[in-house]
Amino acid sequence: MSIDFDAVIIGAGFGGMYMLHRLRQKGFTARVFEAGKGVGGTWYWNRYPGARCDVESVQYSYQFSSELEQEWEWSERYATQPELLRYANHVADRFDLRRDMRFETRVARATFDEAASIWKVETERTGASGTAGSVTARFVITAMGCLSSPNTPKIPGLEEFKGPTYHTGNWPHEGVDFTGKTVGVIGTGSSAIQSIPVIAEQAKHLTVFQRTANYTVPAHNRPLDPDYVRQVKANYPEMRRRAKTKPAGIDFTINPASAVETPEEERNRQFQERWDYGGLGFMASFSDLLLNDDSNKFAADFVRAKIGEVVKDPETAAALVPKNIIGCKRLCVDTGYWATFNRPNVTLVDISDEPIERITANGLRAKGRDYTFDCLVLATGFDAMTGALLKVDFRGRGGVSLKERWNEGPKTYLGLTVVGFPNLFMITGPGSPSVLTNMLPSIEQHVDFIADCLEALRRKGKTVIEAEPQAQEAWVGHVGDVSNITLRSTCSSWYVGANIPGKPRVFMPYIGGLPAYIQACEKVVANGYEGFALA
Ligand code: NA7
Repeated sequence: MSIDFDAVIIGAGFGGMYMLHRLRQKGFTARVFEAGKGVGGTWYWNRYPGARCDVESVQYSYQFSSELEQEWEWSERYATQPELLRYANHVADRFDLRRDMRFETRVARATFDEAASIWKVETERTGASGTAGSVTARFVITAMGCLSSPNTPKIPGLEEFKGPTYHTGNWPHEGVDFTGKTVGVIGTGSSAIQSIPVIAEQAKHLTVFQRTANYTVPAHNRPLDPDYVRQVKANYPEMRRRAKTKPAGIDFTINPASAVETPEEERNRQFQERWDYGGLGFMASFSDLLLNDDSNKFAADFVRAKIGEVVKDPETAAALVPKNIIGCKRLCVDTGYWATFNRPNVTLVDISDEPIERITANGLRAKGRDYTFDCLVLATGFDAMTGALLKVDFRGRGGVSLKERWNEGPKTYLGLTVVGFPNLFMITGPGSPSVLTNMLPSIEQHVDFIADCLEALRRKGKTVIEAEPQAQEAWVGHVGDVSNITLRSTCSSWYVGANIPGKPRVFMPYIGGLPAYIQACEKVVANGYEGFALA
């Protein structure tokens, strides 16, 4: 069988774009298939009102090219989705990436031919410019994102709703004007918390259906000060280096103190300081917020108390108070979320004790009451980490499907490879730190690992690489062990697949932090790709 490309890359988001660039730099041929019409991945699909990144823009950006770092101008502390999409397009143009990309083309199946050690990749069209067909490649690299397979819950009657239904993770590209409309939003996760304040400003009336109240901290977003940007640009390498020493790959200061061991006044001062600064750094107020129940409760109570200071109606304020531990679900970062519930055109419906009965032609029925609205917004999240991967029918050795292999939850070696699936790499797969970190440095680290690996194989005259079963088992064991150290694994969230009925409950990302993970990968390479069989 002839080989069309050294590698097929699935997805043209930040992972796929950099992977292509890196492979080209090393003299490999590659083809990227992308289901959308353009580059950008997450930032291509998630066009809901108010969508923006919760990591600061100067950090949520590529670092592989200092020219790119210097020339690109971020306008706000937290970049909006349109700005991030402009950035993705700029990168695609600047590095001439599009000529090796095929858009509106979804990879449906990828089959490993054991005799030839080649992947056969079959595609289908998602739009007019797409290609249905098949190509062959030595390697397949998935860059499909961790939060990219939208979850539409099976609420009875969903298809009966007469008005338009929108999912935040697959928003119409022409935008939606809610002016004069009544709107129902299901969900109060990050996407809802970002979009609700913006939808409320447009809509005639907005009803929010909340199953689980969520923790959120203020973004304190603002235009970036040119002096600050100059300073960042002058010191970019140092900032990037510091970020890689932090568990989340974000350059913020972690207070090494314990919350329980800190006197009340000082403790609250620390929380308030972080609160006033805004953003995810709140969870770094103390080093033990996710390790110690009492410490966690101090942080949770601090945030809970803020709700009553903002929300005027006591019943609504009480309903908005989260009950679970803080940081169990990813902390949300908002602009004016709680204050939105003071608006006369916004109603909160607490459905924590009873699921929505059904969607009706004109709205929905919950707790024995009918609610009517013109438009329905599903801010109901994603089948995280494995959803997009398992939509592709991957067939490894012996025709075994990845879906079957992961029947009881995903198992990987380093979050990068799977036993029985030679020459298949995953960028930010389950078992890697990915979703617990700043995605950009995590993506770049994975891409560099994969590109270096392909180069090493070429140098050694090898064509096949596959994880060894005992190495995978050891990694899976390690991922499980470290997850048990933190409080995060104790509660329901998409990290453990709890938001998808029937999904095996496994803590999917590696919680040991980016520095430990980088070290583990470096050790594997230093020991001649330890844990892998090369042929
Ligand atoms: P999330 O965080 O998974 O939020 C989804 C929300 O939808 C959450 O409030 C869910 O309640 C709710 N939901 C899901 N299914 C239902 C049903 N059937 N009935 C009522 N409510 C439901 O997704 P997001 O898109 O907001 O954010 C995902 C990540 O993107 C985020 O963590 C950031 O990292 C960026 P639940 O909490 O499950 O009770």
